[in-house]
Amino acid sequence: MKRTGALIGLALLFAPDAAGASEFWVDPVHGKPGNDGSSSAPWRSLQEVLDTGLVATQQWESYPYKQGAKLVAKNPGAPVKGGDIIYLRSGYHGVLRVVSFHNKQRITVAAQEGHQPRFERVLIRSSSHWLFRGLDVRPEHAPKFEWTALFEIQSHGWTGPVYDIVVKGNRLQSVEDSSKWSASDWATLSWTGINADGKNIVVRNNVIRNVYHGIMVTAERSLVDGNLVENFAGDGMRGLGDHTVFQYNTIKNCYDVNEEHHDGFQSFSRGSDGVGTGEVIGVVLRGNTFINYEDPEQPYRATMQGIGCFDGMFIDWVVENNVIVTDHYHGITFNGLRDSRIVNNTVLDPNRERPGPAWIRVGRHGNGMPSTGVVVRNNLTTAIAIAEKQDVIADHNLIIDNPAKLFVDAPATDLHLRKKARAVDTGSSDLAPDIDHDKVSRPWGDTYDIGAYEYHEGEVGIDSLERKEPKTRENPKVGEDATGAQRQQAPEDRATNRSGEADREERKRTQQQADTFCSRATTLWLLALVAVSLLPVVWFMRR
Ligand SMILES: [Ca+2]
Ligand SMILES: [Ca+2]
Ligand SMILES: [Ca+2]
Repeated sequence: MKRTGALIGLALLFAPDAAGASEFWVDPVHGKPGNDGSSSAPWRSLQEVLDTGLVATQQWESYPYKQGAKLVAKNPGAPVKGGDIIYLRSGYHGVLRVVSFHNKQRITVAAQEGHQPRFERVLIRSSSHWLFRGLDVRPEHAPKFEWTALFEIQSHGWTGPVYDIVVKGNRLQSVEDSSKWSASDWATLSWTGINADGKNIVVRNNVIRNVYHGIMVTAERSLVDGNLVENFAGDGMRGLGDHTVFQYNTIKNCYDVNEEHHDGFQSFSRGSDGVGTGEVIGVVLRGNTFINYEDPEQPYRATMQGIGCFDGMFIDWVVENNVIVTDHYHGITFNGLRDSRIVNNTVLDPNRERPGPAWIRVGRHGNGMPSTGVVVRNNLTTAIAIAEKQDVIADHNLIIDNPAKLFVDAPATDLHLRKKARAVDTGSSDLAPDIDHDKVSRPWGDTYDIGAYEYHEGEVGIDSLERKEPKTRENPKVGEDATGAQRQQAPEDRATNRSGEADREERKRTQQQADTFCSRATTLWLLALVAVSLLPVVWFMRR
């Protein structure tokens, strides 16, 4: 078996890349503009590569962009094309502006293994099919522009929409260390981490520190997953676009330096008559962690609203498995909520002082419209406040009296349930999520628990994690949905799913791919045999 593996490995060395993708390198220290972009002759600057026509891509046929416009070739025949990867090496890359580059397939811009390419800030405007990975974005003391983010993903009235962008595993910080910052430093030097507009945007596993707002999302049908926002003076996340999923993010340590209402997550509708006159539809908040502060002695410690949604209407929302520890009244508050559920969340006020206790509240819209079709269930919370005369079902919720009896280590914000806690096996199965905050299968034991964590004994196999993890797509095709959640499928996707025709086509394609792979594998195998038989000759010649 070992030998077979070695042979296949060898064969792959000789095999041309099936997709025809190429690799290029940018090195701000040793690179030169006239080079060919190879590893040994890298380019100097990614911005120069873009600005001097070295990327074969597409742009709109005319400007200003109009809906229905066609994409036409831009820089045809240039060395970098859709599907390629550009590796960045350590050094200062300055400001990156990617404007009007609609790639036929995704182009990846990634830190070379072991390298830390540093940028002052990044703007992706009116472009599509890009992935950015491993960038270290840190302006330090560069002048800040009002409302400008470290990583800006932007549609534009003239150049058109932005879509299909992946921002993954980057490190975004206003400064590396904010511990010496005064209140005025916080107010003037902190940038917003990510500002994402457009559609099908994936923001995943980024570390965002020492910022004003963390992740601002007006993007639709997008995914914000597994990010860390640590040390912020505004809101941790904002979600104003429809059908976007915010899941498994950690938002912690809020600073109070101005009149801002601090929220772990905030949303509000925007209509023709301003804030609160529209709708925000189909947002999912799942498995996120919001922690007001870790250190009670933290300077400028804010009191943070957990999930603050005050100006609806909010329609078709799912809020489940979130953990919120906050010294404020508003643990989870919705004013103007329709056809939605708030299920299996844990909301804790870390102290018994005002403001607080932190509650789950469903109230009327500011215009008096009641919330309707809402279920508030299986929540473990320091308080619950459902306004009267609304169509809200609230059951199987448990008020936290003594955190020490319920949680493993409440002062350290470990809110896993203790073995005999009252919340264990007292939840309802109805509308309960089938995984918990740790992505572990529910139920465990007799039935579903109350709160974000399902009590279980022993280690939980990775199997259950993989099987149960909600589907998300990092690489949605145009017209598809980055969120992957079924309830959020676009109408055209639903139509396709209903037809067995599409399924048959898919199976046929898979079979064809398998066949191609097999015939390719045979070719590779023969190549490998030839290569191996030549090895002694090559070895002999080199001696
Ligand atoms: Ca706010
Ligand atoms: Ca309190
Ligand atoms: Ca249970």
